[in-house]
Amino acid sequence: MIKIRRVAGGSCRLWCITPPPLRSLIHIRSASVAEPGRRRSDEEQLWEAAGYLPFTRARIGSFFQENPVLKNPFLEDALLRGYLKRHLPQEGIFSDLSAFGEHVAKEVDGWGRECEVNPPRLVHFDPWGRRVDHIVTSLAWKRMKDLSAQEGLVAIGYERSFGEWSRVYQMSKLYLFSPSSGLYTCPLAMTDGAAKVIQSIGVSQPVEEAYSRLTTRQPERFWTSGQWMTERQGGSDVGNGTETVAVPQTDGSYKLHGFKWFTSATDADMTLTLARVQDQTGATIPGSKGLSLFYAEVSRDEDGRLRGIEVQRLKDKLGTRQMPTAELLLDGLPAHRLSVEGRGVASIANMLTITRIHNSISAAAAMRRVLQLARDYASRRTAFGKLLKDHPLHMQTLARMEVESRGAFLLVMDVCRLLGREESGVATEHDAHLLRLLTPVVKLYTGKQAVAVVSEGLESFGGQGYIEDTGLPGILRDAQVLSIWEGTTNVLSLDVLRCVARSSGMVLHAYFDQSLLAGASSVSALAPAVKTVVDALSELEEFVQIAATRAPSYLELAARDLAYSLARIYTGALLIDHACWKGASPSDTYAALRWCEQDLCPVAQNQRKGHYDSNTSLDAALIFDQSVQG
Ligand code: UCC
Repeated sequence: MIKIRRVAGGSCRLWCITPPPLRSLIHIRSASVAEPGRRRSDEEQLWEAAGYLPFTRARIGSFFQENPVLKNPFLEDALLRGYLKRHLPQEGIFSDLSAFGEHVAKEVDGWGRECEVNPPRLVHFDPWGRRVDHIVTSLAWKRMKDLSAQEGLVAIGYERSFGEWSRVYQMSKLYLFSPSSGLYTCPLAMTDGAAKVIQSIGVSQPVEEAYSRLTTRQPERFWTSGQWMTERQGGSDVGNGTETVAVPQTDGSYKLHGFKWFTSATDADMTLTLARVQDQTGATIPGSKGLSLFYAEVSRDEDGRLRGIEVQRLKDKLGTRQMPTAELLLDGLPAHRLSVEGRGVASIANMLTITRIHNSISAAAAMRRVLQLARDYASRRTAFGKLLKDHPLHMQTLARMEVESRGAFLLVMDVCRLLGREESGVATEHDAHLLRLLTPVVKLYTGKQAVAVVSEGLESFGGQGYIEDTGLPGILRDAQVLSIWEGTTNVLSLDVLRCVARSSGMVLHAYFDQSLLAGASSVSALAPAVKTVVDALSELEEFVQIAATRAPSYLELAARDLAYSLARIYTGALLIDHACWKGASPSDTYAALRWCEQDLCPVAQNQRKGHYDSNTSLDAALIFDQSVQG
């Protein structure tokens, strides 16, 4: 018979194996289940005095691991504060973000959790059998809507109180909000996108009122918008996948008939959507050229039924469960055409730009959040005799995540900067080209990074990272969507090719013609990073020259690697640029150096290996070949 007992042993616990007498063991068992008030035997008291009965009182032991604590995400983020101090040193912004960060940590994060544990549900019928299609959401979800209006999470981008930097301010606030928002950033992304589309088309009837509601700070007036693009044939090839038809009415409006397969934040007040206008014979024009953009309000008739909409069901998703996503039958939905007929895709493209930038903000924010929690945990959790933060290997792992997170932040903020310049009318042609090129690039790259960094982040909590009610697994589930919706990685890689082709290469010209490395020549510590970026840029240029002489299929195979190369090189330059700023810290330099140690130009590497030459049949064989030789 052996017994395991715990004794004090310096700073760590030692587990010793000793053979106690059988009688003592029996006493210990009975002591642990003794009724309250029973007098303990001498032996029992002896064991207790010696500290051998740690489980007698609580039965589950006395040690509890300290949980990671969410602190003010603004005060905890030196890079964000440094970036703003450099570009937007306004006291008002610092105090607003600081107060908002405090609110997020102290209260809003709890609402976000409530959204997760109390997800939306669909009530099809009222108790008397009438069809009502109510999407019932939690109180916390509703609070998020009010908060979003009050904090100006959409409005800031349209008030433009800080000129060309207004978008950076707005997105900084969303960056603090996103991981605690219970996915409310999704309706905000679409709301922002809808406001942008309306603004670009012209704020006039019938969308004047809608625009003012989308961009208000008054909670009682605030509206959110949906973006109903995806039908049963799929959400990527919108031009061929859209079956919804728009039937003209005598008053100039339309009624929409179709089936929207994936509509997010379906409790929205209005939506923008695509449909094909029917002519008098009922015929429509196929493909992209037949699509027009429509505006529709979500409203109810006197009987409480949704006007022209049936909610078929809510989607059962891997993540983003906080947010209602539904299948909708449009059965005569009253709508107004916003675009010229056949210009639907081009008109909704502005919405895509905005939602893709929001997506990238959420990706960068998810990385930052998991790092903030992991950092806090590393200062609390002891393993193998010391805190996690004193284990160099653990710190190396977190440092690698930190480099990814910093790179993502600077890349997305630079795109926000370009957007702000465009919207305030100070963008050069060069800026406009960069914005077009970098929008798909930042979305696809940060979406992938977020999954990798958040997954690694969960591991830093050990088994607890896998436990639902810590709230940690939800971060990973929600990160997984970031590379899927709003254009998958491959669809966005092809979008990069489209914008290169449509601009006759001007977007790449703008990319190569940038001055981010200008300040680095005098900073010797950054020399290795600068050299890597310069070398990668010339490799990329060489690739472009060769690819220009090849068939389109060559470029298509290279598209993903090209997009990654564009992201890595540009981010390297941004990290270097930020490290040259007079307020930069040694960590900024270190981050730049570390980033630039990776292969910045995978498209050149893979080109040299012949990956884009004629591998399609070999790739397919690798996947599908089931033969066994011999
Ligand atoms: O709806 C979804 C879920 C909602 C959830 C939203 C949450 C957001 C939250 C984030 C934060 C938490 S998912 C829906 C996902 N689907 C997509 O994102 C669509 C993916 N597919 C594409 O992006 C494709 O590239 C298409 C659909 C745009 C391709 O269609 P086309 O018809 O082949 O397009 P074209 O011919 O290339 O372009 C047509 C016009 C051109 O203008 P013009 O005619 O003037 O030359 C293009 O330049 O549209 C213009 N255009 C663009 N302009 C096309 N794409 C863009 C763009 N990205 N930016 C600017």
